[in-house]
Amino acid sequence: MTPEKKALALIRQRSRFLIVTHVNPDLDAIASQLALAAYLKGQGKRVMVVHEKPVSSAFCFVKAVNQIRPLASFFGDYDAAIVVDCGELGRIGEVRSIIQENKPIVNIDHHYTNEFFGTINIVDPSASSTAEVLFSLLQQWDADLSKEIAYYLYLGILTDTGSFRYQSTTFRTHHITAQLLKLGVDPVKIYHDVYEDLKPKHLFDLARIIQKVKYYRQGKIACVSLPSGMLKAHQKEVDLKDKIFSFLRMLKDVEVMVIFSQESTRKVRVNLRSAGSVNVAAIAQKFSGGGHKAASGCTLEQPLAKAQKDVLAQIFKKVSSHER
Ligand SMILES: [Mn+2]
Repeated sequence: MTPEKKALALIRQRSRFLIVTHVNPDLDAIASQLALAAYLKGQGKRVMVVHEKPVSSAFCFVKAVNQIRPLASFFGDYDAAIVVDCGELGRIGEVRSIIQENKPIVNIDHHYTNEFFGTINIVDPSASSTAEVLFSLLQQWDADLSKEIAYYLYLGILTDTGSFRYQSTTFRTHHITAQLLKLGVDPVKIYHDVYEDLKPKHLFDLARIIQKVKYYRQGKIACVSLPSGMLKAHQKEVDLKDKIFSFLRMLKDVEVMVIFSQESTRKVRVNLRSAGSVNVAAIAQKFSGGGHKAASGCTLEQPLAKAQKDVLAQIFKKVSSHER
């Protein structure tokens, strides 16, 4: 039996589902959770959608986002857990405390570095997003796609492809989004909700950050560090890192982009993006992180200066040995 059929059989047998995702969830993670929740509810199932922390207010525009419960207010029991958009189980963070070892886990993901930690694993690294994996899965299950489910899937695909700009965007991606639009999704409204959300103060800070970008290897590498205060001030309102990457991506010669965010004196989150053929998942993996060839991340328990030095050394190896 294929994993897709096994998952459907499991859904038919069980009635209560826990749907979880990675810490600091992005819109693909949230949208995939909510799409799956909408489908399962339509099948008469009980669904609990849980995050480690309350959802960032930057995502308050997302339909029915208030059904997501933070771990602190979670209670109840479940029959099967579904983990979406997670390359490894550790990425669910504290939510791991409610995962019961004797209950099945369905792992639905598109990370290149996925560790196949589930009882059932539906992983497609060629998919642009978990939402894209989910679309194919729902199709294989002969599910009726409601306008609401289509909305979530479009949201996941739009954001994980950087508005159809990343290499992960394929014929299949556009073919799927065409079908989602046919179901009534409003692409203009979604684009506005996701990307056109800055206030003047955000633009001011973005300008300051952009001035501090450092360039290496004739502009093939762009790197910026965020002090902890600045990120915290904005995190609740906008996805600052995503906006910074949008700017860096406009550089003609850039191949690797990196943001160092100081989370505490000895903890640095590193986000990497590739605009060329460098596999940034391989770089993140050197520091026990993961992700995709074009987008990855890792966390270093080190002071900022040391983290920068170590990560840049790995990037230099990839970029110097690689000529277009
Ligand atoms: Mn994703």
